[in-house]
Amino acid sequence: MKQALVLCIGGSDSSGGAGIQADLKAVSACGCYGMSVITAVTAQNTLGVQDIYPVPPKFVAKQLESVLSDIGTDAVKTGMLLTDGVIQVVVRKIKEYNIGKVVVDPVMMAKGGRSLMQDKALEAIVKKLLPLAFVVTPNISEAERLTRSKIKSVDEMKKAAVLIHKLGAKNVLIKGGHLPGAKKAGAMDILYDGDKYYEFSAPWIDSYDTHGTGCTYASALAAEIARGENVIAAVENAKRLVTDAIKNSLKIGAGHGPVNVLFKYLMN
Ligand code: PXL
Repeated sequence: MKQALVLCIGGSDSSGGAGIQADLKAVSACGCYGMSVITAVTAQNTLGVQDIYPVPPKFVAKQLESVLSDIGTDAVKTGMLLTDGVIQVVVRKIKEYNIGKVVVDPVMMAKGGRSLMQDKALEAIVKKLLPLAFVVTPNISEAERLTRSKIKSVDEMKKAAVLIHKLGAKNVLIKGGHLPGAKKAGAMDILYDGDKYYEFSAPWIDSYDTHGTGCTYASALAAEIARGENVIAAVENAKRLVTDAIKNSLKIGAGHGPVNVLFKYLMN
């Protein structure tokens, strides 16, 4: 049997809830084989990010070369990239290995407000990485920063999606969970493929324990795409999984507990 492969590029979260740890769990939950290239190590728990130790771009390049020259991959998912230097390396390797199925989660900020992307890195994401993205998955505030606009409604989400598509991403998935009114109307995400809009909604789940939601969603999406699903089915499946992971989230630690994408396996 051919095993679908997903390479996750991002930061380590010592609490296991977000970052690379969330990525590998989500990829596994989708039946794919996950690999990890670490761009930074965070000292982190459910209360926040205490510190960040960046991995030098040269060593990120070495990790990429190791896995891509030997195993290869069907899809790539990027999360926390932190620096301009790391983004340059990731862009170079995606081109060198001609990887088409790239899901870019433009991670900018941790839940507690700690920046996971330097200012210069934002420019590199926009100019260099987005043109290589098969799907980009910003939340509302990330979409606001990418478009330098305010997003207060579904209509404005759609306008932002067009702008981000113009930056070069083939498909744009703006996640509406942080839209004002989402509590009442539900979490509605908008996908724009350059031609049409597609809406994906799920009832609002009132949970404090949502650490890792974005990483889990984007990684599940990359896994579905690696398995050969089209982008619409991939979003549908990934959204269903992340919704179930939020419903089954864990009350561990004193702060925001992690979503639980492995709810079928964990014992409680
Ligand atoms: O949720 C974005 C994210 C990505 N990567 C790492 C993180 C976080 C959020 O905390 O810690 C390593």
